[in-house]
Order: sequence, then structure tokens, then C-alpha cells
Amino acid sequence: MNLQQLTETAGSLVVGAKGLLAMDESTGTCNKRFASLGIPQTEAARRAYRELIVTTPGLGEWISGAILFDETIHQQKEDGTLFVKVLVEAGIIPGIKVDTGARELAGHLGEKVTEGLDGLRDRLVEYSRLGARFAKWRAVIAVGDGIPSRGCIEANAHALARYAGLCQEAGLVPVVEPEVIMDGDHTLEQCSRVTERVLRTVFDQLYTQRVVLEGVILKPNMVLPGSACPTQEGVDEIADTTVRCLLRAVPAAVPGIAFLSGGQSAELASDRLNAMNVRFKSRLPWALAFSFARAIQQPALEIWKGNNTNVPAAQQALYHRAQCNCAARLGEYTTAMEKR
Ligand code: 5MM
Repeated sequence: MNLQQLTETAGSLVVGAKGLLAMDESTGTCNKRFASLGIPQTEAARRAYRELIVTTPGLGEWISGAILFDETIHQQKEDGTLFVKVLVEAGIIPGIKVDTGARELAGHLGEKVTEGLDGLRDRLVEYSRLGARFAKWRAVIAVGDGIPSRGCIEANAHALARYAGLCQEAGLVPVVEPEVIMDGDHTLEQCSRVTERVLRTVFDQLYTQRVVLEGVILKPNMVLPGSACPTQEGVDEIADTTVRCLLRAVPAAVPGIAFLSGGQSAELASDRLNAMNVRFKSRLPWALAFSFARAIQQPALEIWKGNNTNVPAAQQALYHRAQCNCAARLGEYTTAMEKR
């Protein structure tokens, strides 16, 4: 393990006001998003859409790293240039999602465990050869009656730590993503308790597996009430609750926290990240950044709709969301930025 290289890469991923662009939707997820907009669910359409993203002019001003999917890391622009090369030339670090998805956890009705450890060591070597410098693995934790269980939290935390250890061995920075999902009617307080418990367990497992925290990026959920909860707190309360939870559970050695958006609207995700940085930035041991998929991509996807003539407008929308989220990192985002 080259510790200096790992810490440098991790630092570059959260440098300045930049953040990560998650474009690692698996084929099923990407097709689902395409289907809802009437876009053909073909390899050609997925390639064209990913070309739109990676060729967005100026994207590297705001985006430090892009998380790719196995299909995408092998794909090329129409002119034959590999996407990885396009990203590097734009100053964006290529990364790769390496889990193989969340499946039902035996004996735990309604809970999942993320798979993908078998053969991971060899896959990481190959991804590194293809140009990836960081990786990502997502665990899914649901909140509900009697869940999450200890079995689910521990199984997922153990897998995340085993993955992170293998990444560091291969010289790739692990982005560790334990997502407490928004589905359900749980309260903000419940989400906070679950998120804290999950994060404490994850960091305990990372320590047990000898993962070097200086070479890790954490990708958590913001602490939010369930999407069906009747009480939806305001932006400041969500910012305070999220940061309080993170301060309790995330060691100061971690260089950066890059939130997932989890189904929030693009504007709310920016607004909440902004509030955290306005209220706490100067007092935090780690950078508070973003690693959004839907909250960066969705407006662009809705403009593109599979139509080539919409590419410039879609790229403009993508650029705009990336810019808004950088402003949010600085605590300089305002809703006025949306009225353009
Ligand atoms: C939670 O999902 C991650 C962040 O995306 P959002 O900001 O939209 O919440 C995202 O990186 C996710 O892991 C990918 O979209 C891949 O999802 P699947 O389910 O296809 O592996």
C-alpha cells in the first residue's frame, strides 16, 4: 500500500469546492431512469448519455472525480476516445463502482446485504490498469419496524471494511457508502439514531480490518426524515442534526465526507449541503462535499430525453448543478442561483 498516494488521491477528491459526480448506475438502474422518460433502454443510449456527461464543457471546474460503472469504464466516445481518457484530460479523476448489488440478507426479512467481495482483488487490479484511482461500494440500510437489525448492520459494515482494505492494497481510495435510505415514515430523530449506529459500526470494522482512515472518503446519507414522515424539518434543523450525528461517529482522520443525495430534489440537496457549510464549515475536521447522482444528473437527463439535439442544453444543466453544489460547499449557494 502506498499511503502517500492514497492520501493524495483522497485529498484531491475533496479539494477546494469540488465534489464527486456519481454516474455509476448499474444497467438496471440506468434503464429504469431511461424508461421513465421514454428513452430506449439500450447499450447505445447508455453510451450516448454517458458521452454527454463526460464531454460537458468545463465540468472539471466543479467535479473532482467521476464514479463509473463496469460498462462505462470500457466505453468510448463516438470518435473512439475512451471515457477514462476524456475525464483525465478534463482534470477529473476516474473511479469505479465495484459492488455487485444488494441482495436479501438470509434470515432478515426486508433487509439487504451488499455483495461483490468474491474475486474483488483481481477486479481491482484490472480497474486500476484501466485508469481508476478510487472505488465505491454501497450498503443499503432500511429503517422500519424492528429494523435495521444488528445482523444487517454488522454484515454490511464488515463487507464495506473488507472492500476498503482490498482497495487500499490495490492503491485505490475506497469511497465507503453506507446509505440509510429515505423510504418510510421514520422521523428525523430515528434516522439520526440509525445513521449514528451504522457509522459507528462501519468505523469499528474499518479499524478491525486495518483500513487507513486518511485514505478513505465517507459517502453517507444526510440525516433526513423518511419520505413518508408527516413532519419534514426545515433546512437548518436537518443541517444541524446531520452534522451533530457525523461529529459523534466519524473520526477526524477521515479527509472528506461526500454525501449521496438519496432521492432529494436537486435544489434541496444543494440547499442542505450549503446550510451545513454555512453553520459549521470552520469548525469541522473533515471537508463536507457531495457525491450526488440524481441531484446532479436528473435535470440534464430530463432535458436530453435521448435526443441528440438536446445535448448542449442538457450539458448546461449538468454544469449548472455541479456549479451550485460547489457553491454549497463554500456556503455560497442561494436559491437565486436557480433562476437563470
Ligand atoms: C445512493 O446511490 C448513489 C448516489 O446516488 P444519489 O445521489 O442519486 O442517491 C449512487 O452512486 C448509486 O450507488 C448508483 O446510482 C448506483 O446504483 P445501483 O443501484 O444501480 O447500483
